[in-house]
Amino acid sequence: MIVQMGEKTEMDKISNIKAETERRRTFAIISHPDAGKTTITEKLLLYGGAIRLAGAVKARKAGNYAVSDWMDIEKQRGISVTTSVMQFEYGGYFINILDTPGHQDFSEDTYRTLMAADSAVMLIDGAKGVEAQTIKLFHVCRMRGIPIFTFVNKMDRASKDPFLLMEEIENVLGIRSYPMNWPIGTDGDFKGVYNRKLKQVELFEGGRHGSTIVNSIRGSVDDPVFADLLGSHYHNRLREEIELLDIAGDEFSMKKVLTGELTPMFFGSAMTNFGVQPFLEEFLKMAPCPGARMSDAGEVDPVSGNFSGFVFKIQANMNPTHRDRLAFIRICSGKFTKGMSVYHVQAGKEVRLSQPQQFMAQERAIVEEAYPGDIIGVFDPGIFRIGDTLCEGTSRFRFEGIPVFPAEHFARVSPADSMKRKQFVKGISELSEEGAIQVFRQPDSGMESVIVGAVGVLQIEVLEHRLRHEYGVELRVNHLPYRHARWIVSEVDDPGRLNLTSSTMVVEDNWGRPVLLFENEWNIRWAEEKNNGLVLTDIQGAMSGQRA
Ligand SMILES: Nc1nc2c(ncn2[C@@H]2O[C@H](COP(=O)(O)OP(=O)(O)OP(=O)(O)O)[C@@H](O)[C@H]2O)c(=O)[nH]1
Ligand SMILES: [Mg+2]
Repeated sequence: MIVQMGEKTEMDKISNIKAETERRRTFAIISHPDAGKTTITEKLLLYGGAIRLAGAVKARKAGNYAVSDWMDIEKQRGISVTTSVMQFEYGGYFINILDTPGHQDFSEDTYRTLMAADSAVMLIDGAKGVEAQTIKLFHVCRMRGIPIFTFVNKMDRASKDPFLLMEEIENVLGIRSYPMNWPIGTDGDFKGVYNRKLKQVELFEGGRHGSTIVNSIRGSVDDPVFADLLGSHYHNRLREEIELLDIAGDEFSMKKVLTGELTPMFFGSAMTNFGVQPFLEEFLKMAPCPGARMSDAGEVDPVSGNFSGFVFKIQANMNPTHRDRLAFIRICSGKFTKGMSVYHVQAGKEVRLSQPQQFMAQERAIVEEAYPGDIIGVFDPGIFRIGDTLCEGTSRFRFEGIPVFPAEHFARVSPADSMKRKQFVKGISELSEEGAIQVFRQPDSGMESVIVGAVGVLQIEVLEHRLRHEYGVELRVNHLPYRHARWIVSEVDDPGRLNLTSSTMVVEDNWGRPVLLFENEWNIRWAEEKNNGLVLTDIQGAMSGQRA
């Protein structure tokens, strides 16, 4: 067969994209607050050789911060308020890891992040089991149909019986689990794990309290050396439990894992590093590489076509020394090369993606090229919105929008010092474009004060903090009693003339669309009953990725 030169390079290009896509693993870590997401993220970086010494999370108060919790407020409180993205390589795989915040006030950020991930790692605190926020996040993963892996963390402490944990996962989350390994020592005496596939015991030691990689010894469970090492109590118990698991447990099915019907389960301790590496290695083998994504023009194949991607997060002022704004793009297809121009579908024009970067702990590195599954940050001069699609060449499709959650907390905010008006306006508009808050305005009012809406109250605190530190503006915050925002979708000439209860407020969103703020359901019903033909919705414009 004679292959034309042009065709050959095209074929090479495609096979290169294919190989790079296949080694990509892009996943989010989710859980209830404090289960150890940031800690395990840091440990994965340690094993990936991306950092040399870990152990920052618990030492936060001493000023030694976890690599992925960069924001001031996160350092002070020891919680994550926004998702961090990090890349590293391990055993030939190229990993994009998304460390999400657990606190429910920031769950919008987590939900958006899940749109960018191909699988999720659900952390469970071994002593606490399945907690409230984990349940919510689990259901979002389910809706997206992505595979979910379970890591039972904090096994260095006394934990619930692993069989009961399996039962809890099944009863509370409605998913069957398949333990890939089994813990040895669950009463604060965690020694190691039993690998079911290899029928091997792996015992850990050292690791300097988790700051460095741990040593381990591995061998067959039948090897008398292990019977000796473990002592008959642990050894017998392990054999009994494994037997029970083999008889009573589910069969492993990769197909069920990929469709989200079965969750592979691992045990370990992110703090001491015990069980972190066995998890990482198995997980990377099982987790899917980037697949086709849905758009309004049908499925977009990651390998064959041009570059495409979407913005799932915007973040200003990530680093006080770089006061800039980044748009985070999840690449869905084709190859990204530095300096390339792409079509920004929602804005209807070509844009050059400048200063493309990837993230490694606190450092950023300029990306020369990137592939499907990769998450890159590009400099955003204020043109991108969450949900925007970028395409190369003549493609003109849009990826599915990203849901925006209706705000449930509202406050009127204004600058304490009226001389700071300009910085106030800048800060408010930038942070609303980031999706950190929603902004409403009373018709005909200026920008001296605005009404901000948030899904959780803590978001308003973060707003105050960030305006003070990033824009030098002290805020005056007046919390309002409203709990619901409803967009008017029917044709209404003058919303000010609607028949509403005295506690209902008429405002406009960022796009000038009329919105009603209500204190309770009763007031919503009043508005609907007293105004013939009035149609309200709580998710109008709530799909980002569209322009008014
Ligand atoms: N004993 C024990 N403590 C752990 C382990 N992993 C994490 N921790 C501790 O649990 C606390 C919370 O850890 P983080 O990693 O910040 O938890 P997170 O899930 O990222 O929390 P949010 O991001 O705020 O939701 C810290 O004090 C950690 O040191 C573990 O394996 N064992
Ligand atoms: Mg965290």
